[in-house]
Amino acid sequence: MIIDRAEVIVTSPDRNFVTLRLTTDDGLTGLGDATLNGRELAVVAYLKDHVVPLLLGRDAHRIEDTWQFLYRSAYWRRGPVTMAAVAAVDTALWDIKGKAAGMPVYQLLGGASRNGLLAYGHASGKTTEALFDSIREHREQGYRAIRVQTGVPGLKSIYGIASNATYEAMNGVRYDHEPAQRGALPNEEDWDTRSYLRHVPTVFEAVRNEFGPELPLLHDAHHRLTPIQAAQLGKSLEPYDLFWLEDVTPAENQEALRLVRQHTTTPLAIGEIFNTVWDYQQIIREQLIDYVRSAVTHTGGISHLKKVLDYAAQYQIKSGMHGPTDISPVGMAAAMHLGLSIHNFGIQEYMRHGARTDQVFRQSFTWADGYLHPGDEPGLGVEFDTDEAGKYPYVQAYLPFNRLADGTVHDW
Ligand code: EZ4
Ligand code: CO
Repeated sequence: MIIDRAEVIVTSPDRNFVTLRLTTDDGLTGLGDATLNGRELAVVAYLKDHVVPLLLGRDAHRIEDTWQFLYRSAYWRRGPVTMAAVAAVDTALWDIKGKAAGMPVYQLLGGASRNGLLAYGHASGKTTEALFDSIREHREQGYRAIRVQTGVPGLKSIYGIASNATYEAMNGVRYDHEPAQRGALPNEEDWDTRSYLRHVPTVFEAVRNEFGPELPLLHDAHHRLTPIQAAQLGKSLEPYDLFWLEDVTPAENQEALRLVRQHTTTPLAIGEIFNTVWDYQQIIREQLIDYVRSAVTHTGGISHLKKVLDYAAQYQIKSGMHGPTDISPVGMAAAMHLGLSIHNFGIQEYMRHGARTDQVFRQSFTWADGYLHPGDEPGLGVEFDTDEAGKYPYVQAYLPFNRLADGTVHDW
């Protein structure tokens, strides 16, 4: 089973996706997701110029050896571009191995540890009423756990709120939350931490009063707080019993979580922008978090994320894999196979992709009663339609950024 062909395909049905497709000499194909929102073409170049030439002629069965070869032989380790490229290769090789074995990937990872994956959706609204409507809609779609984001009085646009422009572009389908905007330059948004810290607990109080104590609720602070502000927020949200509070501080400084942890029992999730086990070394060992947010797509693939999660398992830390729309259906399938097989699965983030995306990527996962299942097709269970993909060329798109009232750039 020799890798004969390696194609890097960019398509933009509803948003940009980068897909690696490997083909073996006996005709098996494997898919990997290499999408890095707003920096897609850097991964394309990394793959095309520096990885594809090294893959041709290699034994497709040697997943671990290929991973170690790509990681170590580059000499320049880690980072989102490198690890997204390595992830795509790793995922495509698992897809091929599954097809060669005639089994879904989760079977090769040890088989199912549960019947399905509890998933959470994103409810949002500029006002409390709009937010309530959004929560109701999600519950009607079957979601049993819901992330809650709202507008903050005085701020024009804010992370987590579905924008009207995107809503219209999607023909009235809610696309919560697609932050990347098509255009030549990133959108500028505004931010004020004090207003946010004051407002958020009032929102959760209203949601609990309306929807009761049982519904699992999540919230994402998107890296905007200092450690002491994060501690304040965690404390002020304790009465509302969150499932988790996500990305309270910028992720680079692992030690920051010590201070947060000393002050609050609100469970913490972090890591969607992490890319190796080294980014988690201290926070797992010191038990500073409760959920690992990494995606297969951005963390070196199924092989590496499994190592991170096995390490986390020793400390009763669970998975909470990143699953926004910028993880392609291939990346989502990989997450589902991994999540189904590990013992320390926590919850899976899930947002529906757009209708055009579902035409490009034909998927076999199921969504029923609030639970995801990757299905039982051999491999990942995703088929890529090249003709459909060809209809949607790359469109420049960037994530927004924040400025404070005085013009200072702030974390977005
Ligand atoms: O902003 O995936 O929890 N989810 C998130 C996401 C990220 C986007 C960035 O590309 O924080 O919505
Ligand atoms: Co997040």
